[in-house]
Amino acid sequence: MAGRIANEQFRSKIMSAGDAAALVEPGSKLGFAGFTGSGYPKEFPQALAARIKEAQGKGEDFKIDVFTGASTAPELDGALAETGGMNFRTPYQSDPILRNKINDGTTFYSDIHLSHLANQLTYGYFGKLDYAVIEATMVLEDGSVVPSSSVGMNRTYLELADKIIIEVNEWQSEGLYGMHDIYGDIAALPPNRKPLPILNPGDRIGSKTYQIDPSKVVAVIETNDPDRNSPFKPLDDDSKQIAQYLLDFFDVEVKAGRLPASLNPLQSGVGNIANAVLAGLKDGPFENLTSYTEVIQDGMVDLLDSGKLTVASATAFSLSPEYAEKMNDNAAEYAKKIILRPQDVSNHPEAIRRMGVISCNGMIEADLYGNVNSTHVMGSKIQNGIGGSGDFTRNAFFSVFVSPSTAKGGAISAIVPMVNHVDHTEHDVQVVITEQGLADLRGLAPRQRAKLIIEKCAHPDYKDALLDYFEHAQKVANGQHTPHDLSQSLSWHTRFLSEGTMKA
Ligand code: 0RQ
Repeated sequence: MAGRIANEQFRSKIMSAGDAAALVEPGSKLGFAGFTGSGYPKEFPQALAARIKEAQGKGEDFKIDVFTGASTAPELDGALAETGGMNFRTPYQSDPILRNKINDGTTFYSDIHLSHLANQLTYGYFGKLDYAVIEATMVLEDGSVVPSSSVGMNRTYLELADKIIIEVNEWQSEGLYGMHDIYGDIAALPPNRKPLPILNPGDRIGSKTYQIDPSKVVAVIETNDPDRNSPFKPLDDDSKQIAQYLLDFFDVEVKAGRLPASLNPLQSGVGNIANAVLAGLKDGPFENLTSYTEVIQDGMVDLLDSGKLTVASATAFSLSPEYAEKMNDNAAEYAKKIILRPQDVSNHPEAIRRMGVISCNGMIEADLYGNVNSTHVMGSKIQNGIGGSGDFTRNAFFSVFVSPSTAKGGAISAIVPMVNHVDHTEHDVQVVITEQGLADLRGLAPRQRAKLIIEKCAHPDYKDALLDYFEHAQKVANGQHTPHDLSQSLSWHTRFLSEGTMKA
């Protein structure tokens, strides 16, 4: 691996993951690279988990606080959560072991907007960061560090942490050099902030590498490990149907003159439905598309290959193993059309609002009036987190939420009288789509919205019960703006908790 670490100062710090983990003291706060299964350190977190377990075996209380970009992978979140030594975690996560630890009370979890974290760390809300632990593709002779398959929070962690640990991963393609755009001026605090100079998704405003203080580097670990993303499920009929409603909606908006034929820059969440939308765009009539989003998923690579998408700006890849290999083989070519930025730039409200980004994200449930819950299950449990959905939704040209109309084999309705937790308020949510249909809520008042959501989006098994609730609420409510019967509004959730179904 001699060629991957060309700087002598960095070379002198090469050690094993175990030796690096031995440096970490209990109570440390660590800022890890990693965003939706890409660009996360792979060997150090597992070595740290082993160190924590060893200490626990001796009766010591070894706890750490973990900061990341977003979700990572089993080698990081899974391994560290499993020890029970993860005291605190922020921001987005999706690991099943970690989710259980949060829900059983072992781990404190702070679910904040992805674009806010850098500033909040800088303000000191989370205390002092001890370590930045990042993954790199290579270190150049002058000591600049070439990012790997995600940027996420790395710029901030490298700036704020006292000590830096770098995994240099030979699996990552050297062709990634040139794909990244590391812009640092965004970190300025008021009153010194300047406008973010991004006018189009393809604008490059920063540098290709991280510039770091080499004296802070305490360990360099050489690795050769793949990013671990789960393969996507084949597209099911519901996902294809939901995607079709959205594509038809785009068509209407273009014909109405509210969108250009190339649409506005697109943001799409992760998962099946997002991939179905992208697959639909590939076969659809829209040309010269652009994307200003968080993650590049398989469907977006296909769109780039087809020539329909001209440029994609994001902070990370979220690719299946097959597409990750494809990216690795052709990274230098893709670097002409893909830009990976820090997440406080990829998700910046100013850029999203200016460019009129169309946002499309998954939801857990929506209520009659258009409030959306993206994060909570039955009031008290976290599913994943808000991720970037709030950054995009509130600032979008129009915001879209998608979900199948039922969950858990039909025992749960995704359209409920009142959401059990609100992530996106009725003020921010403009379009809701299920496999049943699309509700365009723009320009409507709450009671008008309720009728449309029930008619277009609810599953037939739940339609009558929703209409009954809405009629009843209007009779008993203390006002007619957003009528509710507060003694009944969460009864669907309590029924599910006691009877295993929302059906009466
Ligand atoms: O649980 O796996 O135990 O069966 O939620 O649901 O249908 O597989 O959908 O994977 O697209 O996730 C909102 C969670 C949807 C996701 C959410 C249960 C369901 C299943 C997953 P099981 P599906 P998806 C860009 C933007 C927030 C972050 C975001 C998400 C599990 O989209 O995390 O948007 N969004 N980021 O059974 C109880 C309901 C339910 C329910 C589904 N109504 N009640 N459980 N489930 N609906 C990306 C980033 O920010 C990085």
